[in-house]
Amino acid sequence: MSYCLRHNPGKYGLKLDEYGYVDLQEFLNAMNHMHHFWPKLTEIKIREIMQASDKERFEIKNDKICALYGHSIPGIIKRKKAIPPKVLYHGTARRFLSSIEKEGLLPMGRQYVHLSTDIEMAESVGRRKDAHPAILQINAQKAHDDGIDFYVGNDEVWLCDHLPSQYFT
Ligand code: HQG
Repeated sequence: MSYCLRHNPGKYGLKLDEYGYVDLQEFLNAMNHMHHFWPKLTEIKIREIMQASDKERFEIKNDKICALYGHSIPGIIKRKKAIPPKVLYHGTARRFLSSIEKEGLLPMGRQYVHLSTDIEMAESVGRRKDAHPAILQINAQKAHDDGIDFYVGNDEVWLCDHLPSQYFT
């Protein structure tokens, strides 16, 4: 589901709308057509997956489904600007730190920089790349006051376009 809705809907013959949504029935048909060797995917099954997941990754609204963050497809998914919490965190690999200090946080392969609302989440994000990740603490309030736009992913994930290192505390 993440691969299709974040990275490659075209492989499934799908096109996301400007906010990243696709018709739920079309999504189900496409997934079942492509992955017919898996048990049939249904709306009930998707809702079970969403319920059981460690993270809120998808949203179903008005018979449409979207990934809430993580996109890498070309063509930026439009998002509403929002006021971030005062402090946000970013967990990363220690080997990236010198580059991050120089360039700030960049979206790299994704459309946005991903930030976490708490240290535990940042640690688990960082552990995907380093057993002992570095956690950056970010003065999001100051960055926002200075004109950097922030967007909501879900309750625990915030997004922004670029975060210069002057906002690391
Ligand atoms: C690093 C998961 C060098 C950045 C997570 C990160 C998240 C730089 C990596 C979501 C850099 C990109 C996204 C710079 C940033 N120089 N490295 N200037 N700027 N980086 O995977 O934030 O489980 O694309 O620190 O929970 O790790 O899939 O981003 O290490 O919310 O739902 O470049 O993916 O969600 O890595 O993770 P990623 P991320 P899911």
